[in-house]
Amino acid sequence: MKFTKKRFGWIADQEITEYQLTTTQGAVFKCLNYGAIVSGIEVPDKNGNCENVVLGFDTLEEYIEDSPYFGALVGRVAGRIKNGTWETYKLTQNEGPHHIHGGRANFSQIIWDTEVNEAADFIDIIFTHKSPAGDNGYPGNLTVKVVYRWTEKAVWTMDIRAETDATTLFNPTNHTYFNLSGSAKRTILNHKLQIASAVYAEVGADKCPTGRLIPVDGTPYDFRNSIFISEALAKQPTGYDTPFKLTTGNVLLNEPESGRQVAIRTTREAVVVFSTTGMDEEYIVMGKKMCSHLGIALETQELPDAVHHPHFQSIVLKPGEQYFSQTTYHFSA
Ligand code: G6D
Repeated sequence: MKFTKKRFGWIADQEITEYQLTTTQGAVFKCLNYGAIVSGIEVPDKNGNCENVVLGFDTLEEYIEDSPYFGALVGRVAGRIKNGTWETYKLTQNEGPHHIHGGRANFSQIIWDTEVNEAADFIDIIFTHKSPAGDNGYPGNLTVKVVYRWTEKAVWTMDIRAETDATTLFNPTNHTYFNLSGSAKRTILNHKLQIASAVYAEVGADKCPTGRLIPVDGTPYDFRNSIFISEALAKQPTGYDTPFKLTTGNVLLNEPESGRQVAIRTTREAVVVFSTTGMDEEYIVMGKKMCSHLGIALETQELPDAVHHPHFQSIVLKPGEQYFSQTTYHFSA
């Protein structure tokens, strides 16, 4: 394994660093201390060509100005909290009346403290952050530790740990958008998706869960058998911005043309699938204007807006508890 780092930019007088972890076979994982952003994953296709399979920008300025959370660690709480309310707390309302992705200057927009741990067959980048009580309205001084491990076998493991000194909420995710074609040369329409999920959480027009968990059977939300995303979208033309409750924690994305796949395994309750349908933005990603279906975000987390739906898994974190979750992404061709 090889570890290098380079300056990616500055925020005031603080240097932003890009870490690059490379296996002996040449598979690369890149991340930034800004937002704990995964800025690149280069893995071989069936012919051995290593190319980038996640959406990202070339410059720090673009991540700061325009990013739809490309590769970022999102929190304290991913997804929407309706009306930004929890008990007596008022959380930042940053999407109309709702709270989304932890509010402003959330985990995806801060500079994390980082350490590197090198071993023979893996390298860890260890990110830590102390979020003060009152951050975006959340109570509790929260200490968060996120470890990205890249192994010789091209497995990215994300471990998240947290502790608080007062009862608070915690439901982070990583917001990487995958495109396995390599350098986003094709869209995700020819990718196949499989999700071990028998029910999805219905969302309203405001994208907040209604509380109804609906069986996927006979609906466009049935990904229990691997299906082409184009086929799924033919039944669901408005796309997916959908929480799926997981049965076994397994999600599989593959692109037959390149032969690449990513097998995701998580301890989390759910995955939110965001298909980027209709995204038509001015910004340039890997040399292309951001367009519909250029990537797919697979956000492992607990079901969103759990604070308003007691039958969803609780995201309350109490003093004395040690939060731990793990998601692994295994790349192969
Ligand atoms: C999340 O669910 C949300 C989307 O609605 C949002 O637009 C995106 O992040 C940027 O996945």
